[in-house]
Amino acid sequence: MLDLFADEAPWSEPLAPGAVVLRRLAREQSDALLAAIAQVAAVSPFRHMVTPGGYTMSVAMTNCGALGWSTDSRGYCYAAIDPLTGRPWPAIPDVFLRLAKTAASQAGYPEFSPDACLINRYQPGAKLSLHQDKDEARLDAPIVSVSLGLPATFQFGGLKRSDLLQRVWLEHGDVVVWGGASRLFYHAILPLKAGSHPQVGAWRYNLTFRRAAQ
Ligand code: MD3
Ligand code: FE
Repeated sequence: MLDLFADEAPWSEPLAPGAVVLRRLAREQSDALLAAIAQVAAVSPFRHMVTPGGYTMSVAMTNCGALGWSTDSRGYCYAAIDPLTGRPWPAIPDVFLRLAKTAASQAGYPEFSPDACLINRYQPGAKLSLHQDKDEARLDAPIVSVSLGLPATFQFGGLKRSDLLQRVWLEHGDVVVWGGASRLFYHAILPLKAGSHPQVGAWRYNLTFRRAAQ
């Protein structure tokens, strides 16, 4: 389908206390972002991690930055060494860092200095079950999330697992900043619908920038 709004200027929508979606903010840099993802994955490949419950995640993951997030049969942790390669995770590419800082600043977090970037890759059917992000040492820092490729339905609730969920449709180039009162909100991604994105193909990528160490 022809996208008549492909070069529309970005706009923002408040989501929750401390959280905002910066629609299309990453669109203009999306080619550079995708090239940088490929460079990271050439060093630390995407892999399907196994959770402590013995479940193989449908989302494939890799990381860049001083610290990377992993899970295995023993638990979840941030570590400097990629357990798959035995080497440090690649550095956060400049184009990633600039975008993360710009987005955080626009959302009211001008001091954001991420040291970890988790890269999620979704194939059709892949999902992320309801969870909180609480393995980071600095819960006062926001999380910046960048969506690329196929669209997905994101769900978020509140501080309790049982809180009512709201749905948000996330498209190519959308950036969400989660801080303040919403930093520990439960959230999930519903199973990805099949499709083809003109630039990315049959995938969705999500970058999440975090401050994992003090
Ligand atoms: C709300 N990723 O990697 S990003 C994750 O699209 C993760 O791949 C999803 O959840 C994805 O942990 C959603 C949006 C997001 C990220 C962190 C949050 C929403 C959040 C932290 C607190 C509240
Ligand atoms: Fe999360």
